[in-house]
Amino acid sequence: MSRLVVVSNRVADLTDPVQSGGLAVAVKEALEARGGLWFGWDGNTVPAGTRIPPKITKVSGITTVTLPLTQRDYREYYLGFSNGVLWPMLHYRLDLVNFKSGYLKGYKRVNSKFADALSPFLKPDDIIWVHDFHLLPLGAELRKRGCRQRIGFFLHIPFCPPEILAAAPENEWLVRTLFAYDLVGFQTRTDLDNFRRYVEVHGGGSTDSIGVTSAFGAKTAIGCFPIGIDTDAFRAMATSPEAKARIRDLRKRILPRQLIIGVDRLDYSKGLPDRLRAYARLLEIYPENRKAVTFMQIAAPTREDVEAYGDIREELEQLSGAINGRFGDFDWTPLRYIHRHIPRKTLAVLFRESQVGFVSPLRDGMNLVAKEYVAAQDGRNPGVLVLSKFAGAAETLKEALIVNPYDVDEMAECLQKALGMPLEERKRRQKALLATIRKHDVHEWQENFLNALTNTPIATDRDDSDAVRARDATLLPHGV
Ligand code: GDG
Repeated sequence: MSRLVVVSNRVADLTDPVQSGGLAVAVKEALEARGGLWFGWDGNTVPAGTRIPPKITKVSGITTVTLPLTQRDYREYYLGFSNGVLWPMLHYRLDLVNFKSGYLKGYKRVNSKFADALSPFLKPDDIIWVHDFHLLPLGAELRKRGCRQRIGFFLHIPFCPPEILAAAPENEWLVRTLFAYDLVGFQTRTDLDNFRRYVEVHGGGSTDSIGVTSAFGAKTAIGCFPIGIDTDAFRAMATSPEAKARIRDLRKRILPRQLIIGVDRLDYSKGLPDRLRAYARLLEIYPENRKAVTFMQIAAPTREDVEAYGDIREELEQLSGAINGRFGDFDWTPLRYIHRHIPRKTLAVLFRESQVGFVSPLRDGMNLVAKEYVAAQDGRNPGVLVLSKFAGAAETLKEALIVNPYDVDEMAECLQKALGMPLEERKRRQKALLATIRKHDVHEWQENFLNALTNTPIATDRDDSDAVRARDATLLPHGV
């Protein structure tokens, strides 16, 4: 079996159990299953001109190779183009895009540096798997350095419609770079369709019956690979003896109240303000829930150097204060709003003890929290998942209560329905949901992607002229 090389913006600290971020969790699981190398940024910044060789570490069969970013790279590539342009744009939020010039140049520069640093570690029969929006042009950069290995790319976040993407600087170049990969994977059919539409309109593209897309004079295989979780491992965490002891402790503090739980990185894509408003509306129109229900929202800090994140943090603090001020009493805090990282084991316990899992992103690639909530439930007395129709997970988790995350009244009605749902209906829904996330788990996801990458006809067909054409099609216009 070929060695697996994973490349992502950040390499998680494999020894730290308090990780957040769907990618970190999923990739670690994929690498543990196969062994291999994980390459990316170490999370540190250094002054320009500092020369630090990549750091190599080995943890539980996985070799990590990491390097720092310069402060300028951090500003332009990470905060600027990745999180200030691509993240909002691909989540359909043109209103939040920061079009400052210079960011794209930094983005190209770091992708080029990554390719330089990674190339010496590659072996001829490696299979390379590049992750997410920070690294769209990495494949093209590796090809420019003569890399002929199979390279696949997976986009963890949505791919927005072409009408939105058209507003991105050099959007044709961005999409064209994807044609240096042998396989490009998306989370959902919607993302795949948006990509296809883009290349039809802007690249004269067409897709054949086996999923090979030709556009911009090049070709790549495309596919839909909905990510899952390690369902059984998460379930085990929620039912361990340690978890049971924690549950007993939690019951003493919170019960007999019903618990609604929300867990997210504090990100504007997650729909948190409207979620809080929906809870306030529930208490307003169904006053029987006052003192009978608690909503616990965990909002883990993330990307705090990006301006839009400071704004949403302030909004949430104001909203939570207003809700507790309006409805709270000396013996009841209606909303427990927690702005910090919580250990994963604690999350599993909280999910299991909550009667409602409230997941309402305005747009989300997949949303692993929805799946973790289902995995943690007790089949004899399960809770109810309330899920946004704009989470990728809604394409498969059909037995959840599906809501429009922009419609506060509808969400309040759904919460009420979830809190009062009869046991038999809860059991029926939970059984179906659990079967789905067991079948389509993280192991299936990585196997499907890697099998597709191993078998794609593109790489087999790649001859010298193909390689040259792909390289020429993706040459960086500014020569960085
Ligand atoms: C991206 C895409 C896609 C959250 N808070 C804490 C914590 N978490 C964990 C959750 C879950 C993960 O982080 C979040 O995953 P999501 O999928 O919900 O969202 P993103 O981080 O935005 O992930 C997303 C994913 O990539 C995978 O492809 O599904 O659409 O945006 O595992 O439990 N974990 C801990 N403490 C916290 O406070 N330990």
